[in-house]
Order: sequence, then C-alpha cells, then structure tokens
Amino acid sequence: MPYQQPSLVRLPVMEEPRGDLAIIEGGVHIPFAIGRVYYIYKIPGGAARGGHAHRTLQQLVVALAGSFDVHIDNGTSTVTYHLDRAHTGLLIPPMHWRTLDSFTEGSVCLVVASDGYDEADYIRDPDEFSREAGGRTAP
Ligand code: T46
Repeated sequence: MPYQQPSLVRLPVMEEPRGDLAIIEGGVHIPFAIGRVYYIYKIPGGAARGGHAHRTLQQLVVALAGSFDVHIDNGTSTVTYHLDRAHTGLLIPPMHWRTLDSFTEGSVCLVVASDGYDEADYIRDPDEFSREAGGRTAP
C-alpha cells in the first residue's frame, strides 16, 4: 500500500571537501522501487509544469539546482512546497494533483518515479480528478 500523504524526505549526503554526494536507493530512502528517472531543465521564466495527477504512480521530486514551488492538491486542500535543496525531495503519492511553478533561472527538476511512462495513468482533466478524488470542486 503506497503512503497516502506528501512528505519531504532528507536524503543521505556524503559531504567532502571535493563536493557533496547525495544518495537515493529505491526501497531504502524512498518507499518504492525505482522504475524511471527523468529530469526537466532549460525551464523558461514563468513556465509551469505538471497540471495533472497520477492514478498509481509514486514520485520523488528534487530541486537538483535552483528552486521552484510544487502545489499539491489531494482533492480536499492544496499545500505548497518550496524546493531549493539537492538533498531534500518531495514524495508525491498517487491521486495528488501537482503543479510546479516559480522556477528560478537554471533550475533542474529531478523526478524519481515508481514506474515507467504510461499515459493511461495520467488524469489531465481537473473535473475527472475531482470526481475520482472524491467530488470536490476542480482545482
Ligand atoms: C510530474 C512533473 C514534475 C514521456 O514520453 N516520458 C516521460 O517519462 C514523461 C515524464 C513524459 N513524456 C512525454 C509526455 C508528454 O508528451 O513528455 C511530454 C511532457 O510530459 P508531461 O506533460 O507529463 O510533463 P510535465 O513536466 O508537465 O509533468 C511531468 C510528470 O508527468 C509529472 O508526473 O510530476 O513532470
């Protein structure tokens, strides 16, 4: 059973004078096996990403460089997380609508996902999300 609430995860870091090394192991530092890794970069000012939910996918989102906001809607309320550290990620459970914005110049968004890409897992329609998440007004 996947976790139900979004949460911030502090990743282990090997700090050395020659640089820091952060570690993510599936099933150890995050509560799922890693099925896919992707990252978003060259993000123009004012851009927004996301704007959808996933029915089953679990994800960890990390600001590898720069910073951005992640707005998480669980169908009842919305919480905003400001990500600005390469050693701290946001765990997003299934059935949470996410929107990412306020990217600083040069920011890089790393995503560690529980499964491969499957368009059928997406809910891109706010009304459909509202229905499946329990009937609140669409985000
Ligand atoms: C999330 C945010 C942070 C693929 O072909 N394979 C992939 O693994 C992904 C993630 C996307 N795509 C295709 C599907 C679309 O044609 O790339 C295009 C853009 O994808 P999407 O609209 O999903 O991109 P974002 O940045 O709006 O959302 C993605 C994730 O889908 C989402 O779960 O949290 O990044």
